[in-house]
Amino acid sequence: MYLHLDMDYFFAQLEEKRRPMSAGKIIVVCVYSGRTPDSGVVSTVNYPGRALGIHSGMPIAFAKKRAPPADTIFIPVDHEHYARMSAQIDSVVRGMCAKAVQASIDEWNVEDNEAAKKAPRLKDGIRAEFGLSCSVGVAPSLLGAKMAASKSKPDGLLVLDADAERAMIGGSDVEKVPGIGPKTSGALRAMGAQNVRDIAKLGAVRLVEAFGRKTGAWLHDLGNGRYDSGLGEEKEQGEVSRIGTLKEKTRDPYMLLSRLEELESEGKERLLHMKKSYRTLSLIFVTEDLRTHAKSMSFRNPRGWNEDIRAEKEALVREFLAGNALEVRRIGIRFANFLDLGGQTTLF
Ligand code: TTP
Ligand code: MG
Ligand code: MG
Repeated sequence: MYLHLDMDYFFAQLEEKRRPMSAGKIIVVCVYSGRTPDSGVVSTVNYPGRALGIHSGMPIAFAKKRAPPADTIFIPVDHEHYARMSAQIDSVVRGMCAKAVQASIDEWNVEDNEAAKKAPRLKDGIRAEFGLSCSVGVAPSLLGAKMAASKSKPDGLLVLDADAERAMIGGSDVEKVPGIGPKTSGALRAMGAQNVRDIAKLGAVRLVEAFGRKTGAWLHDLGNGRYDSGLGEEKEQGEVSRIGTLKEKTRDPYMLLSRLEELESEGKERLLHMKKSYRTLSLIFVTEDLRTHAKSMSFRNPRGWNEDIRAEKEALVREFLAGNALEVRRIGIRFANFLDLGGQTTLF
């Protein structure tokens, strides 16, 4: 049996916890980009805020329009705090489940014959230790466990046997399945499949034609109620990069580094979302002659989205300036050589 645990409205719940005065308020955790006071996106929001339609990824300015100012607190993300708490939760989960793998900052996957018995104990343990709520799903496949956990949110626990799992996944809309992104679900709908069961009717040949061998085969299994071949990934980009123009041409390391801040946090948001860590960091410099240069460094141990790279960026900027005499017009950052955090690694 598989168990999937996901913390409820994680960053916002942590902020609630350390601000007892915030009880009853809407808490919107924000990634401010700094361009204007309201530039940036919502990282996450607690349930009262979700009831008003505020959600992760929404521009902060939109959230402000929906939230009554007197009842709402906007808080900038504090990755260090969340990462610290995540590591503490990790040790509680590992303490109870030998084969636990941390899959993202607030998620764990466990393979365990005793999963159904351990699930309520895990919830109680996390509640007792940190006062935090989470949702847990247990099912014969990891996919079923994941979907059961999200279905039971918040503070939920849902244990499925094979029949219940097939009923839940088979009846689910295609876009609700982790691993089916907006492109794939759009295509499936256009081919006439609304829910997972409908996919079976499309047949293996059409699926492979439309989605390629790997994804097509995975979808075929999925439609036919076979979930054991892992979590099937959508074809993903092998890198994340962000590039931006400087206010003016410059060789000032401080100006270059400060322009990189926003680009870096946008890129890292993306990494967090994709649940990837990276082994190669590059800075990209477009000089006044419009040529593009890159300076890279690779790490033996993959870096998570929440790891500080100030020293590395400085070293790369210095290396570039030492080897090139031109002014820089555009600068960028690239994270590449990914490792999937759903695998045998942890974030920390
Ligand atoms: P999620 O587990 O996806 O969301 P959540 O814990 O806030 O809410 P839920 O109860 O539905 O699980 O993501 C974990 C944290 O990752 C989340 O608290 C904030 C961060 N995050 C972002 O910063 N941007 C995003 O787009 C998403 C989805 C999450
Ligand atoms: Mg969560
Ligand atoms: Mg999560």
